[in-house]
Amino acid sequence: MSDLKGALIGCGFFAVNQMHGWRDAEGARVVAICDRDPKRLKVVGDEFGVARRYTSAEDLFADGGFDFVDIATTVASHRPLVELAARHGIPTICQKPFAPTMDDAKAMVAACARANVPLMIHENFRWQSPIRAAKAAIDSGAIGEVFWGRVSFRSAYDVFSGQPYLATGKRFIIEDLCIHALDIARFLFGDAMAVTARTRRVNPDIAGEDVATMLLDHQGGITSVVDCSYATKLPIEPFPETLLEVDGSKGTLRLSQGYHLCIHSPDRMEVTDVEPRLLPWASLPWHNIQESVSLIQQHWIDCLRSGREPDTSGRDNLQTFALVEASYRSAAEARTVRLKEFL
Ligand code: NAD
Ligand code: 89Y
Repeated sequence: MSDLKGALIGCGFFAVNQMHGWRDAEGARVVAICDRDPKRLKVVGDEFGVARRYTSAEDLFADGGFDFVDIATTVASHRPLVELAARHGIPTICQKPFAPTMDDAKAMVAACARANVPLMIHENFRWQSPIRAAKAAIDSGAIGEVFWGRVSFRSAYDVFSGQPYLATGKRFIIEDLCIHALDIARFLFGDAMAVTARTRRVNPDIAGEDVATMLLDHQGGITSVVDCSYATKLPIEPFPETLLEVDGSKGTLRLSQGYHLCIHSPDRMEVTDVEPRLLPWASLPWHNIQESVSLIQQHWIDCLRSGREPDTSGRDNLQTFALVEASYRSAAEARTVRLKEFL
């Protein structure tokens, strides 16, 4: 079977990981790239040997010659680019956060559905191998019926040096980072019905919130806490590890710093090292995220080939994005917000 041909739009900070992922992927390769900044176009085009280069997405689509597009730009351009892809009938991957607003996200899902093209949100954290190991253990029944969980990401890593725009937006940690933790909570504990959130800004040099705590009521009756911070100075910096605590009727699961997965029940006490592979192009401490990029991109190829809906399709990701919107509303209005207000 011949390789699927991809085009990538947005050759910035994170897209380099995506380009490495496509280079390693089985069954796909990137044949064209686009960035409105000619300097980024040259850096990425030269590093990955891509000859077809565009500074305009309209020109890229007009020339065509690819089977899917990978949109790796920041949020403001997601809706126009996804709608452009839909108009050209091109299956589309779009980076998180889905869109600036819930109305935009819904319009993007509708545009792709009308054009009958698959849409996947690049929501990669649930593809991290430690998270998948935890999910497999929960699904095996090792700790019995889950009744409570915590998804935690606390760090003081300087994310602003690589991604300066994160310091300037009115919204920061919920939209940028908690979005992943909220998606992991859905992945492990099921869809949520309501959220109660509190936020605060500790770092005086940024515009948005850098600490957020969310209490989620899941449809199946599980309660979870999702807490994220970029203002937490720990003795050993854990970036970018997501830690888990899950309590079940038979025992407990803990994913603790250093990628230790501990499963405890009356008949089992097991600690496993679930540190992700260090791919040849990856670098610490990002290797966890970088491996998940490769895995989600391979998932996309498998889904396109088999006609299956991707796990983090646009339709699915509306639930995660609704949690983001509901968390901001909950924090602003100091009340519990039902997701029905957004879905
Ligand atoms: P960036 O600013 O470094 O790169 C974005 C690039 O897109 C820039 O080079 C810009 O010139 C280009 N661009 C913007 N609009 C364009 C348009 N309309 N047409 C062509 N090019 C355009 O940003 P980044 O840090 O690489 O982040 C990109 C996205 O990736 C963001 O949405 C961010 O949240 C996400 N991200 C995801 C992860 C993850 O783990 N999933 C990690 C980091 C960043
Ligand atoms: O942009 C963010 C993401 O998606 O993962 C980590 C990050 O790069 C900084 O918070």
